Amino acid sequence: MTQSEKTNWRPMWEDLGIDMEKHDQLLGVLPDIFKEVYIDSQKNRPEAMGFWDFVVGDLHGIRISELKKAKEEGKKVIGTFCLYVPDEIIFALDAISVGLCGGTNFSNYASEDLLPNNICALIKSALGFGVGNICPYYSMTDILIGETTCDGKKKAWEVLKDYKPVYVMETPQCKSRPEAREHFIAEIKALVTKLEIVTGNKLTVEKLKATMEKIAKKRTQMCRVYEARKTDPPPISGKDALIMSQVAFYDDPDREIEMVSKLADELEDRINKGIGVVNKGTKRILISGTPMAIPNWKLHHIIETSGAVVVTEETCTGTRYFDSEFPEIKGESIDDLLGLVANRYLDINCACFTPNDKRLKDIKQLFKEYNADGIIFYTLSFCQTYDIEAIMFEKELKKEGIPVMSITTDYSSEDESQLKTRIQAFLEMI
Ligand code: BJ8
Repeated sequence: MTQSEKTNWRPMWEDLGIDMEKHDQLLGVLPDIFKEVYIDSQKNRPEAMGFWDFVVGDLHGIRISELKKAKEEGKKVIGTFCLYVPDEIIFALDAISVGLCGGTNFSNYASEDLLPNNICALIKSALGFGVGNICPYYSMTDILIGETTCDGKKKAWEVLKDYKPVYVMETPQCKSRPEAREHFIAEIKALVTKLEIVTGNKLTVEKLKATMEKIAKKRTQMCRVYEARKTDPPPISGKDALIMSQVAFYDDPDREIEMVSKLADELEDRINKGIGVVNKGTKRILISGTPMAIPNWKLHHIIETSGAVVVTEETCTGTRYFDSEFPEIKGESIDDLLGLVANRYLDINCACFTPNDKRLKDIKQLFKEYNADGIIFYTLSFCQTYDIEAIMFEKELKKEGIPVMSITTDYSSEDESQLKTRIQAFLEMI
């Protein structure tokens, strides 16, 4: 992609009211970071990654113009921030779901007067993008759907509502209780009612079934890519798998099904031919913890430039995105289908729940399945739920002789050399 082609998007972004001066100053460097972190530091990448290179290298690819066109045709764009907001429902109402990112401290300048210092980087970043008006995805949204998964987010919605319409879904805390499921179903129904008003469309059994099938298909393709990572040597790096997941949050699901399945085909072919991105026997790392929103590639980059490879992520930008699935999509009524939706989403094991024992089981299982040599717990500073679980789980896993280290960090680059030293020591130890 040439620079002149890139600048073609500018008039449209200006039309959207984007603060272009700030955008250029802050996000204009993203393609360079991408080139340095992805392109220059990696060898032997799958050819199918060309699609993701285009999406990130060109700052969003063609998605923004697609969204603009859809809006001109009367469709609504719905912004979300958490896996617990079911995409299936948004798409079934003929709207478009866009997972909004908050993976950089570039946007913090816009939220620093609105939030305390000691709040997680993801919230600072996401709020900054919305308030600062530097992200075209935010500008496209008609409404933002928040949730009550953590205290910081709960309060952030109250701040954000002065800038954009926000609707908050109340997610349960103790999901093992039967009342929690009932409550979650009631909240999903309330979301449907709200979105029916916003979109002017009515949810039907046929449409919901169709989007449940489509989104499940997308998750199946992502799962195939992760399956391929179980091989030694893995045919794809952790960084490339991460970017595939990050883009899945906001790209068109049909295109994702096509592109991710092409990538999975290529990876399966590479496995048959014995092609890997590292040498056989390279130390294999499982990362577990808080999500890594685009363009947060920090930990993967440090690990993969220290002689190891990331083989899986127990995160919402990793296995939690696609691991739980509908057993079968059948039902004669909307209530039947929403029951399946609730079960599928409540099966995601986020640290926002208490108790959350299943997450530790997931981690142990992933460690075995991916033949990992060690686990790195990754927690964004001030995320208490993940921080506490990292301490609890580290003790449990060490009892079983599993090498574990915990990292608490944010989006700044200041601690990178210190982290590199710690990670290299950990890799030597395992
Ligand atoms: S399902 S992980 S996307 S809540 S914002 S909890 S890092 S302090 S993101 Fe999450 Fe949904 Fe759970 Fe996944 Fe901590 Fe920060 Fe809160 Fe965060």
